[in-house]
Amino acid sequence: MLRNAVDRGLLLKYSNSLNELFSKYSALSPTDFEQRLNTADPVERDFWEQIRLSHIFDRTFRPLAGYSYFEIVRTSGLWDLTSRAFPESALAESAVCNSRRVTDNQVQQVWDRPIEFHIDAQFFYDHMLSLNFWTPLTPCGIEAPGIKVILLGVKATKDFLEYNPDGYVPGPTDFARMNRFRCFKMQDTALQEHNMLRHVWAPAFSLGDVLAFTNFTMHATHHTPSMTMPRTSIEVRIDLPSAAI
Ligand SMILES: O=C(O)CCC(=O)C(=O)O
Ligand SMILES: [Fe+2]
Repeated sequence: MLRNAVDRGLLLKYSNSLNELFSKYSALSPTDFEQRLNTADPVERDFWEQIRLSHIFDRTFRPLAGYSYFEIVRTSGLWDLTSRAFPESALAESAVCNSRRVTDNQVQQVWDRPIEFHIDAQFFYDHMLSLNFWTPLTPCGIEAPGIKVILLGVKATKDFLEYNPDGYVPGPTDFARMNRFRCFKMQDTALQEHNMLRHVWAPAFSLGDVLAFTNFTMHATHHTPSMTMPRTSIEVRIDLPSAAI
C-alpha cells in the first residue's frame, strides 16, 4: 500500500474527465447502445462491451482527454520507484490500463458490478510480471466498494492455483488464459477449505492512496451490503518483461 502517493488535484482532474466521458456514453439510449454492441466488427464490439462496464482504456482516454492515466505513476515517482525496484527489467506501459466504476446497487449502463476473486493473469497475460497500481478516485473501502487482496507471493499463488503454462483441458466457462490455472480454487468455499481467507486484506483508502499488486495476486472487489456509495478507480499497469516470475 502506497499511502498518500498521488496528488489529489490530479485525481480530481481524472474524475472530472471521466465523469464527462461517462455522461456522454450513458446518454445513449439502450437501443442505440444495443445497436453498437451488435456490430459485426469484433474490435468495435469489444470497445462497446468494455464501455458498457465503465472500462475506458488509456488508448481511448488519452486522445479524448488529452492526457494519460500513466501520469498517475509518472508524476508521483511510482514509475521511477518501480524502475529502481526491478533493475533487471525495462518498464513498459501495459495496454491493459483502464477505468472502472463499481456499485452493487441498481446497475445501469456504463457501470460495473463487484468482481469475485481472480488473478489478472487468467485474463490478460501470464508470460510476464505486471504491476497494477490500483488508484481509486474516491475514498473507498468503508462506504464505497474497495478492493481486497490475498497476501501471498507470486510463486505461492502460482503453486496454489497449480499453474500449468500448457493449459489444462478448458472447462465450459473458461476463456482467455483461465485454463492455465485451477480457477475454481478461488471460489469462496475453496479458499476457505484451503485456509486462504486468513490472508485476505481489505484496506480502507483515502484519496491519494494506491495499492500495488501483481497480475498473479488474487484479488476481488471488497463490497458489503452497508456500502451505499459508488467508487471509480483507475488500473495503471506497468509491465516488467524481464522480471522473474
Ligand atoms: O476494482 C475492482 O473492484 C476490481 C479491480 C480489478 O480486478 C483489477 O484492478 O484488476
Ligand atoms: Fe483484476
